Amino acid sequence: MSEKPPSYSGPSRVFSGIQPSGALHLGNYLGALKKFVALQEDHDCIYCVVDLHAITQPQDPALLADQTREIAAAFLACGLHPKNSILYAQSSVRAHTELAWYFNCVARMGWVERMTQFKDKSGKDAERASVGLFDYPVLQAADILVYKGTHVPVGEDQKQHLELSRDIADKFNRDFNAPGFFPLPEPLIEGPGARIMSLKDGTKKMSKSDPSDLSRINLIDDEETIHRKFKKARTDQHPIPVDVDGLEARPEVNNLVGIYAALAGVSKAAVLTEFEGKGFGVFKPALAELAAAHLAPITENMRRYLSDKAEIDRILQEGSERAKAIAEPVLADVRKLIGFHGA
Ligand code: AQP
Repeated sequence: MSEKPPSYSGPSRVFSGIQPSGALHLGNYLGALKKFVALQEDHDCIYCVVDLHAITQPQDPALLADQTREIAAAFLACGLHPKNSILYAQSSVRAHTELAWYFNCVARMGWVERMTQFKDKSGKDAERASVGLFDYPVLQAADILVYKGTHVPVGEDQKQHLELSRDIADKFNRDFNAPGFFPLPEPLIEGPGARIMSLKDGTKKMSKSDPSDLSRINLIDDEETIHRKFKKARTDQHPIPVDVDGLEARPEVNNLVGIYAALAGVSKAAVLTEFEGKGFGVFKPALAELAAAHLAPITENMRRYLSDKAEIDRILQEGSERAKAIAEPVLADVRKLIGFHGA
């Protein structure tokens, strides 16, 4: 029997990122941002605006830098402390792309071909999708591992990519006879906000790129828009069920109850106890009110941060320097392990 390789013994470190590919929505907030901010209280955290991932699909060069600032403003508005956590733009730290190339040579085609998100995002016309879109889970592995990230808070949709990161880390450690060099990063997915679905179709995730704005609540939607969108959200003619079993086979209702639970910080069962037997004429306005109360201070903070772009740029620059200081020594070790001349 082969001996189990020694496991990683370095410090624990949280890493995650968000793409500047459009307006952030409630799914990004509940599945990612809210968790990111909570984790900074007792962890070393590195958060990144992943602009290299955004360009896997066409982006307007005139807008990309501002979109990056907007995501940075959302991090800050949700309560990220740039003095403690590191916040920066991915493209400003070249180490990501260099390690991604090495990982391209470690990852196997079959592993990447299994990624269901590529199939979802490329749709029927996969032949015309960019190679970057296909390869982006490998870059994602590099994003995490260039800092030897051990924990990755993400929504449910990223679970498969995290498994790929673990496989790549494990194979690198074996291929280059470096047991425990890279950690096998753990996803942090739990919680009711892990998978927020479209308001128009409870089987599809809420997404920035859904052509229908009515399918999502954007972080910058005002109170009236939030009420209107929840009012138009798809449901059915039955009342709110008594228990969670009654949510099965009702994906849209399950989603709305899940959103309420995630916002209120309670279980779905507790939401059902409060609303059982009531119709959507009661539940939807209550949900809209809760969401609006939650998002209003974030929207206001975002506007405040965005009114001082120079300050956002300064925060991103400082974060970038701190990120480089962690990533460069890791890359220097990687180059030596691979055996490059002059490494
Ligand atoms: N619907 C969701 N529910 C819970 N979490 C979600 N996330 C995304 N959608 C949901 C989480 O948000 C983080 C940042 O995601 P991203 O910027 O990488 O974008 P994405 O995963 O590609 O999803 P988007 O925001 O909806 O964009 P598109 O339309 O491009 O797919 C991740 O942690 C993700 O899990």
